[in-house]
Amino acid sequence: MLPSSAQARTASDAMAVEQFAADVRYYLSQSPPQLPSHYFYDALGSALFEAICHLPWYGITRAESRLLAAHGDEVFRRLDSLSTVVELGPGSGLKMRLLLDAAGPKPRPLTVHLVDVSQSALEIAAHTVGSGGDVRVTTHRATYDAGLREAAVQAGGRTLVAFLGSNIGNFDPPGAAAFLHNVRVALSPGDGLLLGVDLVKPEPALRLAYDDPLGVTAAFNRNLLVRINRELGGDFDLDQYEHRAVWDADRSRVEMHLVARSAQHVHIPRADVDLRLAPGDPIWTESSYKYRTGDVAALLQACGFRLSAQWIDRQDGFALTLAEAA
Ligand code: AVI
Repeated sequence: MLPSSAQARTASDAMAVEQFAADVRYYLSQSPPQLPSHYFYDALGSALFEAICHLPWYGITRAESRLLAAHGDEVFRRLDSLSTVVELGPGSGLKMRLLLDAAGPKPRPLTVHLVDVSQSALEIAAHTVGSGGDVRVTTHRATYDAGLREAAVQAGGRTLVAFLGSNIGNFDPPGAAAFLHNVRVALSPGDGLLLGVDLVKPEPALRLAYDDPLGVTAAFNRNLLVRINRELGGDFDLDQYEHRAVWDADRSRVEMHLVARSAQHVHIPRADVDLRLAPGDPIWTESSYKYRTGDVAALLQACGFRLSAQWIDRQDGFALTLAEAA
């Protein structure tokens, strides 16, 4: 018999596949058909995203790392008596480690809570964040909202929530506001929010960032079909989908699509999907919203935060904003 922790993991894996199937069924039935971008991040998708972060055309990670290294000490100075940090979607954990290193010696014990739906991502991030030996690390395998609630219950004293990497850009505007509002509800007045946001920049730079000449972003996009084939028994013919990235200036977002090169008839038995696509029909897989600095401030204020500081990386057009729960 499996030990109870392994049984719990198997049960939660089964629930995750059921949710995946339900989402695939629902979103592919929309017009145009869609797939939620958070399903990009299986083990291969996470590795491809890590590779994207190293691409010369994708500046988000480098810009944010520069800002964290340069201003991390000020983040901690502005939030004196900080005892808890919660990072939502920590990725490899390297950025949190950078922030903690920039902060220098900690005057009081600090617990870092890492929240992610992926167990493998959490294990890697926990190892990286804990490697400095200066913090206690706790992990929560959960959605952002559920993980934040869990962490907030366990938190003692002043708390900082970090939401980095422009992950906020993958929410549509009402979703971003609802998300930040939920973060605010989980916090007490005086707690902090550190938000990394990619800024609007010239279209050629945006196009290269989301359609790179090495084809890594195309592989990242198509891997979603690989995942559906593997986990849900789908029969997507990968060669028949072209990666496309377009900048919609009016909506201030880069959209990624997978466009059928020829007529396609797709079956996904575990999601009960029977999908027909004509040549040129897109499946919309991601929106990545880009902000102006003033939009970030206005959004935070509308969600119950007071702006504390904002640092801009001009080289790659990125903003790191520290706000305080009002
Ligand atoms: C994770 N997220 C902020 C990335 C973005 O830029 O929207 C995901 C990504 N999509 C294509 N490249 C990177």
